[in-house]
Amino acid sequence: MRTEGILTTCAAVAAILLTAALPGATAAASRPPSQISNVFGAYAGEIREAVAGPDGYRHVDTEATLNKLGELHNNTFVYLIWDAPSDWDDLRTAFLPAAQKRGMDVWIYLVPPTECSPQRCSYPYQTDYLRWAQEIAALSKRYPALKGYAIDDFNHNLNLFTPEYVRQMQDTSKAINPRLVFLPQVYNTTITPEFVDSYGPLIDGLILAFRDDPYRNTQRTDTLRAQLDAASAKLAKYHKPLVLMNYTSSLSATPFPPTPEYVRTTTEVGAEYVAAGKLGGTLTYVLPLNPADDWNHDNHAYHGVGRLSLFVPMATPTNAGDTAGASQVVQVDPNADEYHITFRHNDTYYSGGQTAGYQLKQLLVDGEVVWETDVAADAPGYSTVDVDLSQQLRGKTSATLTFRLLERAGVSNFWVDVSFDDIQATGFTVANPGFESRDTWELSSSNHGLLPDFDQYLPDRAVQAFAEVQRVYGAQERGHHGAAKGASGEFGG
Ligand SMILES: [Ca+2]
Ligand SMILES: [Ca+2]
Repeated sequence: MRTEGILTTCAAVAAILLTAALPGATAAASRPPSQISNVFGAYAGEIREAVAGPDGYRHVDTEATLNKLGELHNNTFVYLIWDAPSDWDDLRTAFLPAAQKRGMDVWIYLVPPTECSPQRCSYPYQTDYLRWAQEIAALSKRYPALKGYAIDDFNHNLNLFTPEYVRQMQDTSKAINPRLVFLPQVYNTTITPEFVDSYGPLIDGLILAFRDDPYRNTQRTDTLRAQLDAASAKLAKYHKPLVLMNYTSSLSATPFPPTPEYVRTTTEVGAEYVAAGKLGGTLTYVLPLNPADDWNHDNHAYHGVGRLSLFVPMATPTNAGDTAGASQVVQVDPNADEYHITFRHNDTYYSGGQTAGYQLKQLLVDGEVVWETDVAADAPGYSTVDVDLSQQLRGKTSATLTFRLLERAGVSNFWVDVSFDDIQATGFTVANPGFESRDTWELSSSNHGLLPDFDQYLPDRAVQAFAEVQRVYGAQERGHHGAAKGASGEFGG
């Protein structure tokens, strides 16, 4: 009943705005709700106590986490309830009161049924999201710093999260606290006009986890602006803001975690869009506040810290004949006694079915295949190959060397990460033979779904990623304070 009353009031306000339909009024009406604007936030990555408590759980270290978030210039922390069954109590009794005291906003992040097992779920209410809506709203009345909540991988769980169920969630929470916002987290391919028409009127905003979909990776950023523009344009129909979530640590089934440059670019674009009012906020995805928590962060090189990585992402269709590789023109001694190449290769893959006959590792000299092997044909780990190139190189002064991945047959869902490293040449000279930098080699691919790249292991990657976000968030905080000060005459009192 109370909700209906609120809706009626909103409709009345909208009617007044429509009768006074001036360009200024339209712009004001389409502005996102104030709860979802200027959000420069971090999702998860909290610091936990080093030792488990008497209950056996590693509790959230509130002070350490809030100190680090303060250094980051973070204004909203998105608190994940999943890692330990004590997370909800840690939030209620310690983290939320302390965050509020520091002036930091908090959103709660729940996992959907697809991420629940008997061992791990959002405890204590698990997949009863109506109960969650009620409990979170009640908590937000006690602690106004609690502004909203979100559900992960919402689009993979639409059999539960029907529009009717979401309506019930919203009715439940807004009857208790009308200002509490709910934002499902989705991926780019989900944000169709049909999805937006079904859920746009019900939700308060949407979190887009950017991963260059449909080419699931954290290496390319050139599609970010277009995806943000398209998604926010669709949501604008319902005056609902979009929030970016950018990967700042490893996404599963990808070759390596986001580089500091990737973190810098995606955070800068997010901040730029927030400042321009085109996004409600930007959130880091699991920026490890404790660098020791930087998961899936290993040196994948055979030697040194660099390797060539040729990657086909999960659920990415390819065509027969597609290739991705790295080439360079090498200097050949035309009078050498012998011509040999030695190198190391490796691959990690998952196909879920038949594995042979699809993806091949190859070496080419002047366009001629001189060595190849199927990714399914060799033992796990790096292998060493020695190829006699006398026939190809004798009498030449230069030649083009190419290491590549060939799609012998097209795949629909067969992610693979191929490595090449540690080249040793006899009779010719290879520059940057250990892929220890991005120099000399020219990367190419015939299809956007194949990603050739240099994987450079950085022991302090998490520290560098933190510094990149800190710089961007710090700059916006200074700008925001400056703007607020400048505007104080206009809005004073
Ligand atoms: Ca293999
Ligand atoms: Ca190397």
